[in-house]
Amino acid sequence: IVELVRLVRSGIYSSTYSSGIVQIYYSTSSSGSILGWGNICYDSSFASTEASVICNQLGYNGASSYGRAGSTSSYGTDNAATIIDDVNCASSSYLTLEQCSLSLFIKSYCVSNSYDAYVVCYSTRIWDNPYSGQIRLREGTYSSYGRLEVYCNGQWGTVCDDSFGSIDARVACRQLGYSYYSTYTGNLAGYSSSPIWLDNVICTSSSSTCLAYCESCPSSQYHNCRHSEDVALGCKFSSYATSTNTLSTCQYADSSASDIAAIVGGVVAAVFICIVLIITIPICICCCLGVGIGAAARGGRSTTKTTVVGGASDVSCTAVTSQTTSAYPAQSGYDASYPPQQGYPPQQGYPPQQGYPMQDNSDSI
Ligand SMILES: [Ca+2]
Ligand SMILES: [Ca+2]
Ligand SMILES: [Ca+2]
Repeated sequence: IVELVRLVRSGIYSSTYSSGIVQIYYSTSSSGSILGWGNICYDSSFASTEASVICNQLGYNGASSYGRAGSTSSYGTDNAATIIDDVNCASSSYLTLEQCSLSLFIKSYCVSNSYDAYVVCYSTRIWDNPYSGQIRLREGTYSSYGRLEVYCNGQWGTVCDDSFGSIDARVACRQLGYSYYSTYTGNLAGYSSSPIWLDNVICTSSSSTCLAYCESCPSSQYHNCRHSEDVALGCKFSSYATSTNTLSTCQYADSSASDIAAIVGGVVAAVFICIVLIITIPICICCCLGVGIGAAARGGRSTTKTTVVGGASDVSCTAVTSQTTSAYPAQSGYDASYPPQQGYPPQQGYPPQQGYPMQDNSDSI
């Protein structure tokens, strides 16, 4: 397993390098035994696709160049051993080297340090043109660890640790092209001053690969957190299958999550309006019929009465009906056929709060 990727010059690492000789930290998956930091052999199969995936994993926007360390003096010599060979990536949009195939069998000429692969990454970051719901890890030593940030409402912000658990951590890591998390607690020195966009994140399916399917960008900032509660996330590879996400996989997740919310909201509103109409229309019809018949029984005063009922609210309408009915006992036959209230218990069966889970304002630090 390629646990980590970094770039070195003359064997020295700096997190500021966007070009250099590639080092990977490799462990074997079954026993967990560590092979340590080592190089990738620059052979005939190492090309721009593989170099771009390495740059993507480092957070840079692909590779502008790549080659064999012995062909340039720019990056010195790295005496670390060559530990992987035959790297082959199917897409230059992959996010991690683990999404590619590779071999631990090292061809004889690869042993030489001159065959160490180097890459030159574009200096732009993969989050420079962000989409709503994109996430990134910031200010960690390596690209697989850092403060979790989400792009929302045109701005990067942080994620509060309230309710943030192992399933949420795994979904976020899968969005980034990893298979599992290594940590999701603790916060990083140098607190963010950006907005806190997400609070009480709850993912229910660990098979999801986009955090926005759990919680879309909030339309307003609503939380009860401090930046000391910002999630710092570490991602890794494990026996779980590595995510097949690419640079653009989650690009439309947030908008579709918002669409689903809008559709659900629309349906709830429509059902509510229908219920109101179902309840009020028969009452008004019965009301009008009752008044009309009552007025007819008194003879020639229907016009005035109907106008009053039409302009009145449901409550006064009902009240008029009952008064009319009681004042004119001649309608006994009508009352039996049209009991105006029966069959329409207005509130029963429609508890307005149903379907809206209680807000959890608890602050489980
Ligand atoms: Ca080497
Ligand atoms: Ca909270
Ligand atoms: Ca907390």
